[in-house]
Amino acid sequence: MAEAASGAQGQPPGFATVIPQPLAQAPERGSFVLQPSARIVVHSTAAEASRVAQLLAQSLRPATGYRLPVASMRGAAPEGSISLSLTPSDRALGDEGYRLVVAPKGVTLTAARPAGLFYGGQTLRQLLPAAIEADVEQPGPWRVALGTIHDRPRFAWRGMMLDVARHFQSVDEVERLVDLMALYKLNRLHLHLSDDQGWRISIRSWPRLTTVGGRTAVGGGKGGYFTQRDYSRIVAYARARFVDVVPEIDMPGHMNAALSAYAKLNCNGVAPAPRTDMEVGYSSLCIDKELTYKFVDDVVREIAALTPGPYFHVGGDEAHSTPPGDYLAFMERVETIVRSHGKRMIGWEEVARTKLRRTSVAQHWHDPALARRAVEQGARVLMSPAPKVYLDMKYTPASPIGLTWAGMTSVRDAYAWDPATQAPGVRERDILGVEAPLWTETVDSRADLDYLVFPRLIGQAEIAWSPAAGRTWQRYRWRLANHGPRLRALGVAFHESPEVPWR
Ligand code: NGO
Repeated sequence: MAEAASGAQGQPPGFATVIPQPLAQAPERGSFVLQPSARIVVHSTAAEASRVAQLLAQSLRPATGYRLPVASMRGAAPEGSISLSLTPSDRALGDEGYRLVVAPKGVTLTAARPAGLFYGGQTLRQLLPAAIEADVEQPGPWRVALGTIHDRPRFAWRGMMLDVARHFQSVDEVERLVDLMALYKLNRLHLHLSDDQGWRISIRSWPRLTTVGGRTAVGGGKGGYFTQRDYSRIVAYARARFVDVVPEIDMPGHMNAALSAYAKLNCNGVAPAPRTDMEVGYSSLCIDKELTYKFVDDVVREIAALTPGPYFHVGGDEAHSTPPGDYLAFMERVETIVRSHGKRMIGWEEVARTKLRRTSVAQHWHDPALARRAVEQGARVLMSPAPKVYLDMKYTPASPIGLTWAGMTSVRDAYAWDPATQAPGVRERDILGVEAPLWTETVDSRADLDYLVFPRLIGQAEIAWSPAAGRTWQRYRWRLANHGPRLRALGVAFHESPEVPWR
């Protein structure tokens, strides 16, 4: 990319610079040097292990210019190799954990499951000089510091939400984001696929949702939508990188795009005008119409069929123009519909007002009392407290884009909090994980997205993966500073906040 880092000479990055911070590490003196003849050796017959090895090779080839052939092998790997082994019986590593040993004669990655090998590979990328991320050949040598890392995540759900409804993003842009998420071991991409200002996924049984409802965007931009093929492409791309796509159709509020596309969905049979402003809370599905449930069933069925992950997100936030009793009745039927298509329901915290099944999830964003209510019903909570994790908040009053309703969120604010002490009555074991939403009212380009998302998303990734003990802002800001050259090499136009001593 344009600002390719300036070669790989000098000291390799120390273990301390890895983000998210690994569970345990034992650095040693000296370094391993990746040679032009190096191989990536897979000690497993599992196809997924080879796929992970191929992805690792792909990420190391452009900058090194090495061939890095991937080979399956039984015996010892030749000297200088990077070898990957699956040890399914090694319970201590969990579903996503790994062990990485960097020795003078080779790099060894061990995991119980392929996801762990993938994450070990991401750690290895970060242990190579930042120039490894360049997409054209860079001068070596490619050194990696010696030592051992033993790692596994704190939370199972480490997510980002992308609002493609207020401003649409192309498949390529979404895939680029998936790559960046994966580098920091995030594993859930929640796509906010519909809102008042646009409907972004085609539904075969309701074609006008996209042909009419997909034409608009906030501020009057051109809109757009994913065909089912596009969506499936994103799902497959993400899945190969151990990221599950969680689709959201926001209901019963945030529905103007659909209501303006289909007059018959409205209680009065009249389609409202399309909207491109930033108001919320004015639209609602018609709770008493049977057609509403046919609509919801069709939409959930078509999207669920394209989604291998276990969750379907039903929104449920800010339904200010749905009477409270109607809201309860509606959500209970929706939960049944979601289950009938084999998915678990997740909704914004307002769904905790209804009777929740224990398998459902409430996403906390604003009112801790609602998060607690979900927990009291035996459901689990996904933590997205707006003042800490909303990526659409401004950093400071000087930020050119972003909203301010939840305050300003500096890089430090976004990092210095802990999910388990955020909402009274919501303890560690009630928490499924952490997710950082990017609402896109003010996001009009890739540069806008990069500015708001980076570096704050990286801090959220650490909060979701690393133990709370041992994390401090003072150390983090120094560790994050080392990611500046890496992000530049990746072409990420991150916010170079003065809080961080960027390199
Ligand atoms: C709120 C609202 C969204 C806005 C967002 C902006 C939730 C869950 N609903 O969060 O519609 O886009 O704030 O920050």
